[in-house]
Amino acid sequence: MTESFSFPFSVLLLELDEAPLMRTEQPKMIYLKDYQVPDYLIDETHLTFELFEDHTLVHAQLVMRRNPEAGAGLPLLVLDGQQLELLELKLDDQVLVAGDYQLSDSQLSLQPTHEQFVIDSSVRIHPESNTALEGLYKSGSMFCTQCEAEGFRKITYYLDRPDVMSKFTTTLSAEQHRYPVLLSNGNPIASGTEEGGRHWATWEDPFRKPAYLFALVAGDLWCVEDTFTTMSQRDVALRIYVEPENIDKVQHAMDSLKKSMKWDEEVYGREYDLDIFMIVAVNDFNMGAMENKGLNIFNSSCVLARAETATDAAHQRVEAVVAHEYFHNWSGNRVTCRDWFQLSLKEGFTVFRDAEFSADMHSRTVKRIEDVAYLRTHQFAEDAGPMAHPVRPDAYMEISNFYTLTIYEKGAEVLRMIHTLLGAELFRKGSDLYFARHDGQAVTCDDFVKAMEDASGIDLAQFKRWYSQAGTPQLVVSEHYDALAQRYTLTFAQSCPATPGQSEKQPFVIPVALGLLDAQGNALPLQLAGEAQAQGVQRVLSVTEAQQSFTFVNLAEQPLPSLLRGFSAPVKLSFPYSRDQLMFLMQHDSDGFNRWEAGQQLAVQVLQELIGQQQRGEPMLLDPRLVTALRSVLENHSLDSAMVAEMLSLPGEGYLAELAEQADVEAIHAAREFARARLAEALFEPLWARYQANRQVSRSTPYQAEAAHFARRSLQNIALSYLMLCNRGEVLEACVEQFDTADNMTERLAALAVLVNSPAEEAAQRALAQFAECFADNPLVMDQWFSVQAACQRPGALARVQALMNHAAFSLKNPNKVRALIGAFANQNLVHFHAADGAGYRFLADQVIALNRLNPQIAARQLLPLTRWARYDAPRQALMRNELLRIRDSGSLSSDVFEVLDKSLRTA
Ligand code: B3K
Ligand code: ZN
Repeated sequence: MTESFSFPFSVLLLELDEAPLMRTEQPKMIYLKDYQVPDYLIDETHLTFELFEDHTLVHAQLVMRRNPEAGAGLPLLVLDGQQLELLELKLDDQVLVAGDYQLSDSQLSLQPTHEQFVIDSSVRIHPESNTALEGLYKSGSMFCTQCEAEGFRKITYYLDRPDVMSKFTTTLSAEQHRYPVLLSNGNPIASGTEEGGRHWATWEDPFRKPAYLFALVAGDLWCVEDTFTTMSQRDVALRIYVEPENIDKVQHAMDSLKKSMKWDEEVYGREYDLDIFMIVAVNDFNMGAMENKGLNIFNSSCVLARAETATDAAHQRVEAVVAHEYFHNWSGNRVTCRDWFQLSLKEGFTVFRDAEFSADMHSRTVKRIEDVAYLRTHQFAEDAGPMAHPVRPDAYMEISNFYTLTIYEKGAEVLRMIHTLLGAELFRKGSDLYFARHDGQAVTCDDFVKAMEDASGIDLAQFKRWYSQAGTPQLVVSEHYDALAQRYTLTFAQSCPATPGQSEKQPFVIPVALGLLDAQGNALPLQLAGEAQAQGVQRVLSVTEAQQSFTFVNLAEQPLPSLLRGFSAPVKLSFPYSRDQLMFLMQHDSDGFNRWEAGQQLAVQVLQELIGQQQRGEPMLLDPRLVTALRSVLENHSLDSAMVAEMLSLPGEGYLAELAEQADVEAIHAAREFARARLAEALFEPLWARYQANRQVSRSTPYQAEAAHFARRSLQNIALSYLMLCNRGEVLEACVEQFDTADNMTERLAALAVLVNSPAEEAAQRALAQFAECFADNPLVMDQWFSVQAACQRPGALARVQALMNHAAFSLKNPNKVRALIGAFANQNLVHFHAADGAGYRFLADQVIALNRLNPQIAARQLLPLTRWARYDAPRQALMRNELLRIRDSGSLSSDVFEVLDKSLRTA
């Protein structure tokens, strides 16, 4: 289960100073096939920023030359630049006048006269009114930047593309009192004071980098400092900067950073390369964090964590995001992307790296379960919708729209499959070769795969279809047992649905990890026909053809297969398991992931039966086998508590919707709630015993952010959420006691969420009020408060969300608030968002229209639930499409929102 953020919006929107620039003409498609090397290169970039309250002056000196790889002659130099007020332009120290250059909304062009030359530009920009949070902007009183993918062009005129790599020197000056801390990439080399209470600092980054990795910060910040000694015995200073009130919430991020640095040395042989590594936490940030060289900038939600204010999930997210951004120093920064079509080169790889890191730090099986549940619910839906695209897309309008689950999560699955096919040792050889061969370069996914092939000797030509073909493959498996010959054949049939622009698909290479079980649940030796002897009890088959059979020999009885262990490929697998077989696998499969998966498949079958009964107006009857299965999970005290908690979690409404031909959200909700209530009644005793035992430990042990305790609390809290369905006085009392006395946010928030979803309205209102009073000055905790209410499934959800939009703590300008309230409502409260009268759709469209002016990236993201209209019934389809049309006709659209609308209205 993933946590959401939520938030209400107020009409603060009207305070807007000015809308970000909207395009007047339709944005153009950019194609991978049109890639050309840059005409010019920038060897050195010298930047000076003078930061003031009502404007900023940026001076850029670019030491440039003709790219020797680009052919002969001196073509026009075209620099990117948006929303810049050009004050002065020089070519080799000569001031240029109008007529010497051409300016448009997005470009500055001029004609160089030599192979080598220097451009000096001075521009004025307005970070103080930048609500898009891209380029240089203000978060609260602090200046900060976000340049990936194309934000640098909002700072100065530049060749803003990742294959132009340059050595940067940056000087910033600002009022000393307001901005005592001045940071940029690399190492600090000089600083001083000026007249008028201003001061300055110069930073030099010795590593060539693309502009998207540039960063600058100026503010009144405190830092926690530490050091890390690298494997070659160099001391690196580590600093995490936050606003003073948050200085007590940084230790967990610092510990996570040191663990990440060590892990990358041990597992990938990657050492950090500068003398200093900094993280800065900012409140207003479009995504989680950014890997700028030596100066990572983070959403404060991904840095700040302490027991009283952050949940276990938040602690784990901080650790994972710190690791992810740190790992980018090699997978992304030292070796970067040639162009943005290659985004998954760094993102898929880095997500794979951070997932393995988290697996090593905590429970590997639980991490895999969480990731797969997320992938199947959200990435599979994306792959089946109008925004579906390959891991390496062929075309885009607005690159910001391509920071997707497909690029990140499916991209990571592609890397995991390479790891599975090569094995850990050859994969490491491949990554070593990749980093050695391409250090300091901007490269492609093909270059990565080539390094893996060269190091391993394994041909990955067909495998590369995972990069170029979109859609989730289906893998239908059938079996045949020949008792006489003692042979068991598995036949795999793969297919992949059409996706926008791709009607025909070629077969993928699908690694299927499997084992075979005998009637006692023992693992059987695996010998394929033609082999002299068995080769272990688990192996990986490569399914490479549209239809392909594998025959196992020497099997005296018909085995039960355990397929796709560890979710060895991102496919939809189907095998005709009976419910009894699934219960058997839940008990006996040696693969922890597949034990959970068997339970999920059993629950899906049972829930789909209930959904059908509900739709036909029949009384719902829960298959007692689900009760039996979960009872034995609860009574199995040798199982890890986190596994018990995962196995008790029924497939989410979103996943059930994704599995349905046509999603009937009301029937799904009714069926799932019915099942939960029946399970709670039937399993009251063991649930109550588990709850009380774990709560007792929580009461008597101080909070620890560590796997065994995460596990214990997750079991305690899921037990509580079931128990609260039983309407018993002693449970309500326990829940209120947990809310009132817990020393940590995990227990407190879980109690609040179940109270809010229970009929105990008075207790819920009291808890909500008390929570808001207690945490009024902590915006991240208030995000949780908004989310809990936005996701509340009791009647009146939309009205409550609308009221919360006027809450003092809400702002449409803060992305965390938007995600916490609007995002949580649209993505997690399916019954209310999809209310038959269309009010949920109308509400979301209104917010998208408002956000389009303020922050196009956030607007385009919030719009996504409406783009999935094709999955619903005809009346809902019409309502959703009407809202899409209303947004389209609402005035000038950002390229971000335009592209999403265009694609989702096209597939009518
Ligand atoms: N690379 C950044 C994402 C930038 C998103 C720009 N719209 C964070 C990350 O993946 O590490
Ligand atoms: Zn990343």
